[in-house]
Amino acid sequence: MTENKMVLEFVNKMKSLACPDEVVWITGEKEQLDELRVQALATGELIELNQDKLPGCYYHRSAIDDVARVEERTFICCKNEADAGPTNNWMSPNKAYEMATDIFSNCMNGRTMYVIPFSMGPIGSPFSKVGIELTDSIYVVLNMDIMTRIGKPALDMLGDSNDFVRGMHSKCELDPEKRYILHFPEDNAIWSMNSGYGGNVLLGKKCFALRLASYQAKNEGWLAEHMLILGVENPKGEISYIAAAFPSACGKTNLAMLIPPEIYRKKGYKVWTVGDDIAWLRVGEDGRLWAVNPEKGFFGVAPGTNSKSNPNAMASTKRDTIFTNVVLKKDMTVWWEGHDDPPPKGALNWKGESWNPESGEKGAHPNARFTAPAKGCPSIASNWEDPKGVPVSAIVIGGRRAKMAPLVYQSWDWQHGVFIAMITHSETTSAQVGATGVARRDPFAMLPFCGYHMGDYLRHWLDIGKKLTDPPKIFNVNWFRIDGDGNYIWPGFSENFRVLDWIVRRCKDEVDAWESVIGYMPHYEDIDITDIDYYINPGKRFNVSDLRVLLTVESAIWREGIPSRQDFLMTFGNRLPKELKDELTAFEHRLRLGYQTNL
Ligand code: GTP
Ligand code: SPV
Ligand code: MN
Repeated sequence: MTENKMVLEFVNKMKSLACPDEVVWITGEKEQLDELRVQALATGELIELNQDKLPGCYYHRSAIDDVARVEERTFICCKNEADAGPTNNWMSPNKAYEMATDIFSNCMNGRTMYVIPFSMGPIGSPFSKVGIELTDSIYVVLNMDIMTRIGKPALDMLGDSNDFVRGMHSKCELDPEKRYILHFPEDNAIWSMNSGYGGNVLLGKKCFALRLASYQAKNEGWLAEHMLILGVENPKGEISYIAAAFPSACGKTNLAMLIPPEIYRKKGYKVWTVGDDIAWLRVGEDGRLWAVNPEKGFFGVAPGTNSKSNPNAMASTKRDTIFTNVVLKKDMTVWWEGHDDPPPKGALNWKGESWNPESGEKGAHPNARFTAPAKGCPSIASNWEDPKGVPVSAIVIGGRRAKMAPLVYQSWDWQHGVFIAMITHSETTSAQVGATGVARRDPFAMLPFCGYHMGDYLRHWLDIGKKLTDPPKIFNVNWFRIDGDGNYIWPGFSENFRVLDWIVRRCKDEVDAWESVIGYMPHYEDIDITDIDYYINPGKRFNVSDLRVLLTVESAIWREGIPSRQDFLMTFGNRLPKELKDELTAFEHRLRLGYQTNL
């Protein structure tokens, strides 16, 4: 399929290590993928769903101890430990290759090795990048087909270039003790072993498009970010694009596919989806920041998705979708917690056991996922594959915070925005293995995804800002404040549009704000809550006193965070940009003065 010597050499080298019975090159043609699907059905790797109700849809169960990304077992393997920084696990390349060579040795005996050439970004775009993933999993091949542009066109685009990511994946024995996700930024390589779960094995996604790409982006002068991209169209037909960074399972897919509340729809507002997870950002010749979604599909959280919370995701998953770790119903359709339909009787849970909805046990795994083609999404933007991307007016940083962080605020400027992103906290979710609900600082939602030293990364953000003559404005949002009864205060989901509207109006200089100790805050009356729908807790009506709670800056609580903010910044040592240290000093000074707060 190719004469590229470096590609052939890579495939041969891995072949002689893993010793598969056969090597199959994935062309991207439908016949070949259909044939692989048939094989996966025969082995039980995939289960065919009801083709009348869910055409082209299939079901998959992962191993029960292999359901999320394994951050503890994810490593950046660069030569100098210091270059991986304090937020990454590090292993020396020599040690990592030695250990992994041992694990990969003969791991594909009796299996087939699939060679998946793929492009992150539209074929032919100067900004796209090619990878080759070798895998022994048909599930991976079929997911990569949905998530990326696979096959011959990717190889043709590569030509005889050596600029491709070398991805090697094997399920091996799915042994959690030997599960490792190893990144070699200096070699453009990713080695992933003993897992079959999405984020660990779909190497184009977090491993390449964030961890390796962030490293490349640093060297090449652009940004690879954990961000959704959406367009807000106003009644005049003008579209403003927003890129938003939220940690895993904190609302990117939902926000990207949002449908505005009726009062806005009636006026002619619309939201267009460009991407739901990853953005590659470049400085344009016009001095603006331009965003491309390097993916071709959505790998979205299923639980909580329904026709009220996210109708566009529901529509996207009606065909050509792979469901992983959801409930399998008797009629061979699927269900999960928070689905429109009532809990089904006589169904199998995500582990494949017969499941009684009254047992109190969850039917779907909380990190159950759908893999769906982006082109099937009703809100997909007509220009979502535009090779030059879309111009970004606003960058939004979000976290999941039960307390303190207000609904929305805006930074003074780019540098202050980078500072806000650096100190943003979020509580962990089931998208990663480990305890959930633990607050941690997660700069730009990149804590588990930055492929190099986080201090250098923040410096790179400051440098990019200097190149932008018309930079996006930077905001922070939090949809997840909890009241005394443990309920979410803010209705969220489509109602988040009310906040996007304020953000867009700020970008167009159409609305005022007041200066709080943390940044610019909206005046209550500028967040329109007319006809707001309280969907999460139907017993409750959201009113202006709730809005006041969400828009109050409690300086005393922010003051309590001073030591932990200082400690966090200290971990970056001399790689912490001085500008951000200065921002912290200025912030603490404002806090001590109790300067301009509404409490
Ligand atoms: P990854 O795909 O893991 O990166 O997650 P994501 O950032 O795309 O998050 P997603 O949109 O899938 O939402 C994750 C969870 O948060 C789901 O259970 C949603 O129902 C819930 N969620 C999303 N948006 C909101 C919101 O505005 N309010 C509340 N309360 N929950 C939300
Ligand atoms: C996330 O965890 O942020 C995801 C899913 O989008 S995964 O691909 O597993 O990383
Ligand atoms: Mn998502």
